[in-house]
Amino acid sequence: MVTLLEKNQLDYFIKNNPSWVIDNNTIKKEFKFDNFIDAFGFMSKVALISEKIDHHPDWQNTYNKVIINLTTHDKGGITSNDIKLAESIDNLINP
Ligand code: H2B
Repeated sequence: MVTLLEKNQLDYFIKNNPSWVIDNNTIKKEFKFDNFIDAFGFMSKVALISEKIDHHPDWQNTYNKVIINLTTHDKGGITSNDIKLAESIDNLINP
């Protein structure tokens, strides 16, 4: 069972992954691609990972831009599941 991250655990993640920012009980990152197809291809890969780990992003897509917010709805905040998904997403971009 996952629990909400302690402030120091969250600070540690942000310090080591400064492309993610804390946004209102979520961690957030913006991704930019050359075009819509690349953005949507990325989202498809994220969707497959999300299903596999049963943890799903809140996100918006506008043409070549994807904004992802990660939070654990069941717990009302950020947990290790969000960190795990964030790292898997970053790994798609920078394997
Ligand atoms: N994703 C996210 N981000 N938060 C959740 O609390 C969550 C989820 N809950 N994916 C899962 C699915 C839950 O609803 C199912 C029943 O496991």
